[in-house]
Amino acid sequence: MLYPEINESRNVIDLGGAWSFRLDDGTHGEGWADSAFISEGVQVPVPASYNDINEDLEFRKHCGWAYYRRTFTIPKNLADERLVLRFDAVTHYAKVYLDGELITEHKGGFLPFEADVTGKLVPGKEAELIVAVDNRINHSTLPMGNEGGTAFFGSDNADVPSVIAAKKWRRPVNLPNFDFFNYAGINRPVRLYTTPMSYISDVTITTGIDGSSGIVHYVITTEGNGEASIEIRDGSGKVVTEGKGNSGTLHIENARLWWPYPGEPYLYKATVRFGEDAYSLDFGIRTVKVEGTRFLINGRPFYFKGFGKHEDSAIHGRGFDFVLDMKDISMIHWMDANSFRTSHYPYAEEMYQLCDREGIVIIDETPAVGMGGTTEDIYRIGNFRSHHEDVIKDLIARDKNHPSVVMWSMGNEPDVVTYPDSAYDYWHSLYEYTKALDPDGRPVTFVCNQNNYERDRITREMDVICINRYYGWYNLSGDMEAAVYALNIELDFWEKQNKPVIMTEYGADTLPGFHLSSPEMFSEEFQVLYYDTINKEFDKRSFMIGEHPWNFADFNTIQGPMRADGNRKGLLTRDRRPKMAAHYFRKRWKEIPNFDYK
Ligand code: GCB
Repeated sequence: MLYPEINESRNVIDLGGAWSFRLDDGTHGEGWADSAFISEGVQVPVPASYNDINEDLEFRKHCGWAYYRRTFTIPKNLADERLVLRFDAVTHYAKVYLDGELITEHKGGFLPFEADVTGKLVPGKEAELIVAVDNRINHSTLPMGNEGGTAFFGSDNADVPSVIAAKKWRRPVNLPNFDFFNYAGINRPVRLYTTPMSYISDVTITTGIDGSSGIVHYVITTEGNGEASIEIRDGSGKVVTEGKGNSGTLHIENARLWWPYPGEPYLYKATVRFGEDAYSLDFGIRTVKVEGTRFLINGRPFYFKGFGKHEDSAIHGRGFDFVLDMKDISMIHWMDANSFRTSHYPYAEEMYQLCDREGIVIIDETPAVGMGGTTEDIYRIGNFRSHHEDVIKDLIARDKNHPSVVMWSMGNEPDVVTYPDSAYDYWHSLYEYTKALDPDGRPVTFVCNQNNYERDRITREMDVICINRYYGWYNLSGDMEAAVYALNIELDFWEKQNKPVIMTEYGADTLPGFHLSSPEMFSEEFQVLYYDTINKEFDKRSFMIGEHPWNFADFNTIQGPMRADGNRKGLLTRDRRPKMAAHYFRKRWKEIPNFDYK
């Protein structure tokens, strides 16, 4: 799906701002939308999560539908244009009403969807837009919520009659089976864009390298009548090659490649035309390949220095925050990192555009997190397979042209159950499904939790083995000698698989300003000791091709006995101030080059 663009043939109207908002009061039911009821509510900003905008506790703990409303009039001079309403992300389920008519609905809170409203939205006449949003999570949603009242943290499952009775008695609550706050609402921009009536609906660009030439394969998908053409310019605006027709292969002599920073992340601009329509997108020429225990970018072995991240900030929640994204890019450069994983859901498209330009490498993850939370086999009882496929399809459709995206992650840490046949069949076939979809043939992975790696049959089949391990934190807590002993036993196992391994998560909760001369858990000194001890082991193993500490910054999560004011494993605080460990990594990563380190 193309990102909305303003250019010679297209217009974009931003529908952000203050919208009327009301939480469902339980009397109206699914998808109900009534102007008067909503208008009596409060004003909230769009885009943003609604949870931290209002002091009423209901905003934070709401479970169910909420309603947004606004009116607008578009200019009469758009009368001959095709009109499309685009929602970049509504979390987690949306029903959209234009002047009372349900025009679209969408499941999944982290990817865009659109509705063609040509003929429904009359230029010059006021229109009413209502968006009903459902934040409920369960065994059919991604991310997944627990059913049956099981809490993620704590010993809520105890066999205590009064607790069991209270869980049945209480109002419905969301019980995420994942460790980040279930921020909801219209989290990303809402825009109306125009195209001519005959238009470009998609563009796919993949690249290759042949000696000093860049090879560019393109496919232009169109609707209506016209001739398709493409023109490619270099950074100075000079046309370097052009082609005619809906698909083809072009060559750029002496091409400049896209390299991760501090290499040059060189971008070319492709401008595609079809009839009256035009669309431009930036792309980079680069290749990605796994060979033995190496991850090759442009044929050279790359080492991943970076983080698991979140889209999370004070007040905005998971709402699009461009200022924060830019700050994060700056901090990534400051620490000499070169990559991150979009744990645990696709991020806003603007972040990928920044990473293309800034030379930051992305492992792009779906929202398949929290799969489990039940003592039963989730693959047999859950109803989520087709949704998972849709999400992968839409993710690749959205992000396929970004040079920064070098690998797809199908999901994070399904509970324990990577052993039975049902789990194997699920992930194995999903891996093949994902592989077949990507025109760029990127490696595919899935991120495995700390489990019995000897019994696990899925992780070892991935193109890159991605493991989250908390030796010294959740187990062998505080005992770094024992932690390293255990880690090495496991690394000996992975060494035999002859595949590249990235530690996609490891970390320790740390309270900024809490100092100890003899490092123990939660102190800044312990966080440094933890990382320094473990990193020394990675350095000895040539198949370990990346380290992603968990997490880039502290983040908000569900309340519970294991979390005080969120998850505190950040190298940075939530407002992006460095803890000691950030300085430690900054020094370490300065010494580790992007390429040929291993
Ligand atoms: C994990 C999860 C991540 C959590 C982290 C933690 O394994 O993937 O979502 O936040 O552990 O801190 O417990």
